[in-house]
Amino acid sequence: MAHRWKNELTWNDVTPKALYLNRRQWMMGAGALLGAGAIGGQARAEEGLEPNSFEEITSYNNFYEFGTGKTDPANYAHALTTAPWSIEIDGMVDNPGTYSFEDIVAGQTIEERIYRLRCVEAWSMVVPWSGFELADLLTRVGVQEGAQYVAFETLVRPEEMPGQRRQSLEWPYREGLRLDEAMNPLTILATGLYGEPMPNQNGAPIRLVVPWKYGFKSIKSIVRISLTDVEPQTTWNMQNSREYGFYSNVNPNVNHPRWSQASERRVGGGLFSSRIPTQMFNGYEDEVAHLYEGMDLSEYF
Ligand SMILES: Nc1nc2c(c(=O)[nH]1)N[C@H]1C(S)=C(S)[C@@H](COP(=O)(O)O)O[C@H]1N2
Ligand SMILES: [Mo]
Repeated sequence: MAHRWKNELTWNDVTPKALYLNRRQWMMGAGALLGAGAIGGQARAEEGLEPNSFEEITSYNNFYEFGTGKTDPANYAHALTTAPWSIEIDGMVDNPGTYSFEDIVAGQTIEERIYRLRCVEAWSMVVPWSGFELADLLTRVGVQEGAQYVAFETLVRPEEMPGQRRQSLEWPYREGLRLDEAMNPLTILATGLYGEPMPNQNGAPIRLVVPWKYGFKSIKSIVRISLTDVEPQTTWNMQNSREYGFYSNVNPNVNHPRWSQASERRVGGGLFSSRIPTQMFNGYEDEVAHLYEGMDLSEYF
Protein backbone atom coordinates (compact mmCIF):
# COMPACT_ATOMS: atom_id res chain seq x y z
CA MET A 1 0.00 0.00 0.00
CA ALA A 2 1.21 3.45 -0.83
CA HIS A 3 2.21 5.45 2.20
CA ARG A 4 2.17 9.17 2.68
CA TRP A 5 5.68 10.50 2.70
CA LYS A 6 4.89 12.95 5.46
CA ASN A 7 4.44 9.99 7.79
CA GLU A 8 7.51 8.21 6.54
CA LEU A 9 10.08 10.85 5.78
CA THR A 10 11.52 13.50 7.98
CA TRP A 11 12.81 16.85 6.77
CA ASN A 12 16.25 15.31 6.82
CA ASP A 13 15.26 13.04 3.95
CA VAL A 14 14.44 15.86 1.58
CA THR A 15 16.86 18.54 2.75
CA PRO A 16 20.63 18.54 3.29
CA LYS A 17 22.03 16.73 6.29
CA ALA A 18 24.16 19.67 7.35
CA LEU A 19 22.46 22.62 8.96
CA TYR A 20 21.97 25.36 6.44
CA LEU A 21 24.55 28.13 6.70
CA ASN A 22 23.80 31.40 5.07
CA ARG A 23 26.25 32.51 2.41
CA ARG A 24 27.95 35.07 4.60
CA GLN A 25 28.69 32.46 7.27
CA TRP A 26 29.83 30.04 4.58
CA MET A 27 32.22 32.58 3.09
CA MET A 28 33.68 33.40 6.48
CA GLY A 29 34.25 29.70 7.07
CA ALA A 30 35.85 29.22 3.66
CA GLY A 31 38.00 32.31 4.15
CA ALA A 32 39.24 31.07 7.49
CA LEU A 33 40.15 27.69 5.98
CA LEU A 34 41.91 29.11 2.96
CA GLY A 35 43.89 31.67 4.91
CA ALA A 36 43.97 35.44 4.73
CA GLY A 37 45.61 35.58 1.30
CA ALA A 38 42.76 33.71 -0.36
CA ILE A 39 39.91 35.67 1.18
CA GLY A 40 39.84 38.44 -1.41
CA GLY A 41 39.75 36.11 -4.39
CA GLN A 42 37.29 33.76 -2.76
CA ALA A 43 34.92 36.59 -1.88
CA ARG A 44 35.08 37.97 -5.42
CA ALA A 45 34.43 34.56 -6.99
CA GLU A 46 31.39 33.99 -4.81
CA GLU A 47 30.11 37.56 -4.97
CA GLY A 48 27.42 36.90 -7.55
CA LEU A 49 26.11 33.99 -5.53
CA GLU A 50 24.86 35.72 -2.40
CA PRO A 51 21.45 34.02 -2.15
CA ASN A 52 18.21 35.93 -2.37
CA SER A 53 16.11 35.82 0.77
CA PHE A 54 13.60 33.02 1.38
CA GLU A 55 10.89 35.67 1.11
CA GLU A 56 12.09 36.86 -2.32
CA ILE A 57 12.45 33.32 -3.70
CA THR A 58 9.00 32.24 -2.55
CA SER A 59 6.94 35.34 -3.33
CA TYR A 60 7.95 36.32 -6.90
CA ASN A 61 8.07 33.70 -9.64
CA ASN A 62 6.25 31.92 -12.45
CA PHE A 63 4.05 28.83 -12.07
CA TYR A 64 1.32 29.25 -14.67
CA GLU A 65 -0.74 26.39 -13.24
CA PHE A 66 -1.64 28.89 -10.50
CA GLY A 67 -2.01 31.95 -12.74
CA THR A 68 0.12 34.14 -14.95
CA GLY A 69 0.94 36.82 -12.35
CA LYS A 70 4.21 36.82 -10.43
CA THR A 71 2.44 36.64 -7.06
CA ASP A 72 -0.20 34.05 -8.10
CA PRO A 73 2.00 31.06 -7.14
CA ALA A 74 2.55 32.41 -3.63
CA ASN A 75 -1.16 33.25 -3.29
CA TYR A 76 -2.69 30.02 -4.62
CA ALA A 77 -0.18 27.15 -4.44
CA HIS A 78 -0.85 26.39 -0.78
CA ALA A 79 -3.97 24.47 -1.88
CA LEU A 80 -1.91 21.87 -3.79
CA THR A 81 -1.85 18.39 -2.23
CA THR A 82 1.72 17.10 -2.50
CA ALA A 83 1.37 13.86 -0.53
CA PRO A 84 0.97 11.17 -1.67
CA TRP A 85 3.03 11.90 -4.79
CA SER A 86 4.37 9.64 -7.48
CA ILE A 87 6.31 9.92 -10.72
CA GLU A 88 5.76 7.71 -13.73
CA ILE A 89 9.06 6.83 -15.36
CA ASP A 90 8.59 5.32 -18.80
CA GLY A 91 9.90 4.98 -22.33
CA MET A 92 13.39 3.68 -23.02
CA VAL A 93 14.28 2.53 -19.50
CA ASP A 94 15.04 -0.91 -18.06
CA ASN A 95 12.77 -0.43 -15.04
CA PRO A 96 9.71 1.56 -16.05
CA GLY A 97 7.02 2.10 -13.45
CA THR A 98 5.24 4.39 -11.08
CA TYR A 99 7.62 5.37 -8.32
CA SER A 100 6.49 6.99 -5.10
CA PHE A 101 8.20 10.17 -4.00
CA GLU A 102 9.70 8.28 -1.06
CA ASP A 103 11.10 5.59 -3.39
CA ILE A 104 12.73 8.27 -5.50
CA VAL A 105 14.28 10.13 -2.57
CA ALA A 106 15.31 7.00 -0.67
CA GLY A 107 19.00 6.34 -0.95
CA GLN A 108 19.81 9.74 -2.42
CA THR A 109 22.27 11.96 -0.66
CA ILE A 110 20.54 15.31 -0.56
CA GLU A 111 23.03 18.13 -0.93
CA GLU A 112 22.85 21.88 -1.20
CA ARG A 113 23.53 23.67 -4.48
CA ILE A 114 23.52 27.45 -4.68
CA TYR A 115 22.58 28.29 -8.27
CA ARG A 116 21.78 31.40 -10.27
CA LEU A 117 18.31 31.33 -11.82
CA ARG A 118 17.92 33.51 -14.91
CA CYS A 119 14.36 33.92 -16.14
CA VAL A 120 13.79 34.51 -19.85
CA GLU A 121 11.96 37.72 -18.82
CA ALA A 122 15.36 39.09 -17.72
CA TRP A 123 15.07 38.92 -13.96
CA SER A 124 17.33 36.70 -11.88
CA MET A 125 17.80 35.29 -8.40
CA VAL A 126 20.26 33.11 -6.53
CA VAL A 127 18.67 30.13 -4.82
CA PRO A 128 20.09 27.65 -2.29
CA TRP A 129 18.42 24.48 -3.53
CA SER A 130 18.63 21.07 -1.95
CA GLY A 131 18.44 18.04 -4.16
CA PHE A 132 20.32 15.32 -5.99
CA GLU A 133 21.66 14.78 -9.48
CA LEU A 134 19.11 13.71 -12.08
CA ALA A 135 21.83 11.39 -13.43
CA ASP A 136 21.60 9.32 -10.22
CA LEU A 137 17.90 8.63 -10.76
CA LEU A 138 18.32 7.91 -14.47
CA THR A 139 21.14 5.49 -13.71
CA ARG A 140 18.99 3.74 -11.11
CA VAL A 141 16.11 3.17 -13.54
CA GLY A 142 18.51 2.18 -16.33
CA VAL A 143 18.62 4.24 -19.52
CA GLN A 144 18.41 2.00 -22.58
CA GLU A 145 20.72 2.09 -25.57
CA GLY A 146 19.39 4.52 -28.14
CA ALA A 147 17.64 6.90 -25.73
CA GLN A 148 18.62 10.48 -26.62
CA TYR A 149 16.22 12.78 -24.75
CA VAL A 150 14.40 13.07 -21.45
CA ALA A 151 10.86 14.49 -21.38
CA PHE A 152 9.15 15.83 -18.24
CA GLU A 153 5.54 16.63 -17.36
CA THR A 154 3.91 18.55 -14.52
CA LEU A 155 0.77 17.50 -12.67
CA VAL A 156 -2.65 18.32 -14.20
CA ARG A 157 -5.16 18.99 -11.41
CA PRO A 158 -7.40 21.95 -12.22
CA GLU A 159 -9.33 21.50 -8.93
CA GLU A 160 -6.20 22.59 -7.09
CA MET A 161 -4.47 24.55 -9.84
CA PRO A 162 -6.72 27.48 -10.76
CA GLY A 163 -4.52 28.54 -13.70
CA GLN A 164 -5.33 25.21 -15.39
CA ARG A 165 -9.01 26.16 -15.66
CA ARG A 166 -7.89 28.43 -18.49
CA GLN A 167 -5.87 27.53 -21.57
CA SER A 168 -3.14 30.10 -20.85
CA LEU A 169 -0.79 27.27 -21.85
CA GLU A 170 -1.49 23.78 -23.16
CA TRP A 171 -1.53 21.43 -20.14
CA PRO A 172 0.33 19.50 -18.94
CA TYR A 173 3.35 21.80 -18.76
CA ARG A 174 6.10 19.94 -20.64
CA GLU A 175 9.86 20.24 -20.79
CA GLY A 176 12.74 18.28 -22.24
CA LEU A 177 16.49 17.91 -22.23
CA ARG A 178 18.97 16.14 -24.44
CA LEU A 179 20.26 13.07 -22.58
CA ASP A 180 23.76 14.52 -22.14
CA GLU A 181 22.26 17.70 -20.64
CA ALA A 182 20.14 15.57 -18.31
CA MET A 183 23.19 13.56 -17.24
CA ASN A 184 25.35 16.65 -16.63
CA PRO A 185 26.24 16.86 -12.92
CA LEU A 186 24.85 20.43 -12.70
CA THR A 187 21.33 19.16 -13.48
CA ILE A 188 19.45 18.36 -10.29
CA LEU A 189 16.06 17.27 -9.06
CA ALA A 190 15.39 19.64 -6.17
CA THR A 191 13.33 18.71 -3.13
CA GLY A 192 13.83 21.82 -1.05
CA LEU A 193 15.36 25.25 -0.64
CA TYR A 194 17.00 27.05 2.25
CA GLY A 195 17.15 23.72 4.06
CA GLU A 196 13.36 23.34 4.07
CA PRO A 197 11.11 21.05 2.02
CA MET A 198 10.21 22.60 -1.35
CA PRO A 199 7.55 25.32 -0.95
CA ASN A 200 4.52 24.57 -3.16
CA GLN A 201 5.01 27.71 -5.25
CA ASN A 202 8.54 26.60 -6.13
CA GLY A 203 7.44 23.18 -7.40
CA ALA A 204 6.76 20.83 -4.49
CA PRO A 205 7.52 18.11 -3.85
CA ILE A 206 10.12 17.71 -6.62
CA ARG A 207 11.21 19.86 -9.56
CA LEU A 208 14.02 20.12 -12.05
CA VAL A 209 16.78 22.75 -11.88
CA VAL A 210 18.99 23.29 -14.96
CA PRO A 211 21.04 26.36 -14.02
CA TRP A 212 22.55 27.23 -17.43
CA LYS A 213 19.14 27.45 -19.14
CA TYR A 214 16.37 30.03 -18.88
CA GLY A 215 14.12 29.42 -15.85
CA PHE A 216 11.23 27.92 -17.79
CA LYS A 217 13.25 24.75 -18.53
CA SER A 218 13.25 24.02 -14.77
CA ILE A 219 9.87 22.30 -14.67
CA LYS A 220 7.99 22.09 -11.37
CA SER A 221 5.89 19.46 -9.56
CA ILE A 222 6.97 16.64 -11.88
CA VAL A 223 4.72 13.58 -12.35
CA ARG A 224 6.27 11.98 -15.43
CA ILE A 225 9.77 11.41 -16.79
CA SER A 226 10.10 9.68 -20.18
CA LEU A 227 13.21 8.54 -22.04
CA THR A 228 12.86 8.84 -25.81
CA ASP A 229 14.78 8.90 -29.08
CA VAL A 230 12.91 11.92 -30.49
CA GLU A 231 13.20 15.55 -29.36
CA PRO A 232 10.26 16.06 -26.98
CA GLN A 233 7.68 18.81 -27.35
CA THR A 234 8.10 21.59 -24.83
CA THR A 235 5.39 23.94 -23.60
CA TRP A 236 6.93 27.29 -24.52
CA ASN A 237 8.13 26.06 -27.89
CA MET A 238 4.59 24.80 -28.64
CA GLN A 239 3.22 28.16 -27.50
CA ASN A 240 5.58 30.28 -29.62
CA SER A 241 8.37 28.53 -31.51
CA ARG A 242 9.77 31.81 -32.86
CA GLU A 243 10.43 33.09 -29.34
CA TYR A 244 11.32 29.90 -27.45
CA GLY A 245 13.54 27.15 -28.79
CA PHE A 246 14.20 23.67 -27.44
CA TYR A 247 17.62 24.53 -26.01
CA SER A 248 16.92 27.88 -24.31
CA ASN A 249 20.45 28.21 -23.00
CA VAL A 250 21.11 31.51 -21.25
CA ASN A 251 22.95 33.50 -23.92
CA PRO A 252 23.54 37.27 -23.73
CA ASN A 253 24.43 37.29 -27.46
CA VAL A 254 21.13 35.90 -28.73
CA ASN A 255 18.23 38.24 -27.99
CA HIS A 256 14.61 37.29 -27.52
CA PRO A 257 12.75 38.70 -30.57
CA ARG A 258 11.07 41.28 -28.30
CA TRP A 259 13.82 42.19 -25.82
CA SER A 260 17.56 42.08 -25.17
CA GLN A 261 19.05 39.19 -23.18
CA ALA A 262 22.35 41.03 -22.60
CA SER A 263 21.49 42.09 -19.04
CA GLU A 264 19.19 41.21 -16.17
CA ARG A 265 17.57 42.70 -13.09
CA ARG A 266 18.43 40.96 -9.84
CA VAL A 267 15.22 40.40 -7.81
CA GLY A 268 15.44 42.27 -4.51
CA GLY A 269 18.37 44.36 -5.72
CA GLY A 270 16.85 47.43 -4.11
CA LEU A 271 15.87 50.84 -5.31
CA PHE A 272 19.30 51.88 -6.58
CA SER A 273 20.36 48.61 -8.15
CA SER A 274 21.19 48.70 -11.81
CA ARG A 275 20.95 45.90 -14.28
CA ILE A 276 23.84 43.45 -14.27
CA PRO A 277 25.34 41.82 -17.38
CA THR A 278 24.03 38.36 -18.21
CA GLN A 279 26.76 35.74 -18.44
CA MET A 280 27.14 33.11 -21.15
CA PHE A 281 25.39 29.92 -20.00
CA ASN A 282 24.40 31.90 -16.89
CA GLY A 283 27.98 31.70 -15.61
CA TYR A 284 28.33 27.92 -16.05
CA GLU A 285 30.27 28.12 -19.33
CA ASP A 286 33.25 26.08 -18.10
CA GLU A 287 30.95 23.24 -17.12
CA VAL A 288 28.61 23.08 -20.14
CA ALA A 289 30.04 24.86 -23.21
CA HIS A 290 31.43 21.53 -24.46
CA LEU A 291 27.89 20.19 -24.85
CA TYR A 292 27.26 22.63 -27.70
CA GLU A 293 30.58 22.52 -29.54
CA GLY A 294 30.05 23.02 -33.26
CA MET A 295 26.42 24.13 -32.89
CA ASP A 296 25.23 27.52 -34.13
CA LEU A 297 23.57 28.83 -30.98
CA SER A 298 21.57 31.46 -32.83
CA GLU A 299 19.96 28.65 -34.82
CA TYR A 300 19.65 26.23 -31.89
CA PHE A 301 18.40 28.80 -29.35
N1 LIG B 1 5.16 23.46 -14.19
C1 LIG B 1 5.71 24.67 -14.35
N2 LIG B 1 7.04 24.81 -14.16
C2 LIG B 1 7.63 26.03 -14.31
C3 LIG B 1 6.86 27.15 -14.70
C4 LIG B 1 5.44 26.97 -14.90
O1 LIG B 1 4.70 27.92 -15.25
N3 LIG B 1 4.92 25.72 -14.70
N4 LIG B 1 7.46 28.38 -14.88
C5 LIG B 1 8.92 28.35 -15.19
C6 LIG B 1 9.53 29.67 -15.19
S1 LIG B 1 9.15 30.68 -16.50
C7 LIG B 1 10.44 30.06 -14.24
S2 LIG B 1 11.32 31.51 -14.39
C8 LIG B 1 10.67 29.24 -13.01
C9 LIG B 1 10.38 30.17 -11.83
O2 LIG B 1 10.20 29.53 -10.61
P1 LIG B 1 11.36 29.34 -9.53
O3 LIG B 1 11.78 30.71 -9.12
O4 LIG B 1 10.76 28.59 -8.41
O5 LIG B 1 12.45 28.58 -10.21
O6 LIG B 1 9.84 28.08 -12.99
C10 LIG B 1 9.68 27.42 -14.24
N5 LIG B 1 8.97 26.16 -14.09
MO1 LIG C 1 10.82 32.33 -16.54
